[in-house]
Amino acid sequence: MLLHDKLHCGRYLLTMQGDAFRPWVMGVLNVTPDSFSDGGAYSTLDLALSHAEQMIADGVDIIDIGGESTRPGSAPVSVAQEMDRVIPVLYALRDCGKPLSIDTRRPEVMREALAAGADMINDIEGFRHPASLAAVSDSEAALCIMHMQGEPGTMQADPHYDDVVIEVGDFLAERTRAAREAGIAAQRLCIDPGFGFGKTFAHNLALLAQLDALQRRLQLPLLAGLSRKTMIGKLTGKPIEQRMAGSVAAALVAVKNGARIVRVHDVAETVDALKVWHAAA
Ligand code: 9MG
Repeated sequence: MLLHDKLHCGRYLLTMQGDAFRPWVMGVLNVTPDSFSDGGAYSTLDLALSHAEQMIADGVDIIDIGGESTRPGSAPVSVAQEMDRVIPVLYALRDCGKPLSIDTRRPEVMREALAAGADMINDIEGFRHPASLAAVSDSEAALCIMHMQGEPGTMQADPHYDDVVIEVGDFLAERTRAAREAGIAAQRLCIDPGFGFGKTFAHNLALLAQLDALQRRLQLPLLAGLSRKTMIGKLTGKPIEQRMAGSVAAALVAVKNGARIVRVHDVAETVDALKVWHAAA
């Protein structure tokens, strides 16, 4: 089996072969106070758990739990705040039968998350923090190595590349090399161009069109996160709460162009679309 068709993900081995050939759907579980504003009837933990149950019923393959908003312009939260948000959710979901990913760039949170049962670490900084690879190297967890130019607070101010596909590929090659040198097996790695993270609309479109070039160069499973992003808003003219159809279409394009994992908010709709695509492709 080719390296980009499987991912060793903590307690799970995700494979994509023969009859099992279907891209993996990663569902977004944001545990930030603003992501569950219901007027206070339920706790953030209860709401996160019922959201996770719904995603499982809808056919999710990986649940990505995040306690820090990384939208353009967002302010960072403290390590303690981030842990208070995500660690209880990990403990509560650890036996849910699905791989649990933690979306964090803090080595301290990575370590606690692994102890709490995380199967994957999704780092929008591509494990550039000097302590992050050491935090995960002794585990069995998968690593999602994402590219970002700049910092969430300012990254959309003036992104610049001479050749975005080459430069994103160079970064991912360098970070996967660093992970391998830290003793992390290639079967634990996946890569992500980081749509919307320090990229203009034109950069995002070029990356989406040439995902297969990145995938061929790195020979690792490629994750694409386009769901509800500004690029979808720009293409459809729709506000964030009306971007579901555009996001599903973008997920299909990403898969057609080589993505093995799609990170989405609308799990049920994406799973259905991929079933149809798979039957007819
Ligand atoms: C946390 N997060 C938000 N967008 C993302 C994307 O496109 N990829 C990954 N890996 N994480 C993301």
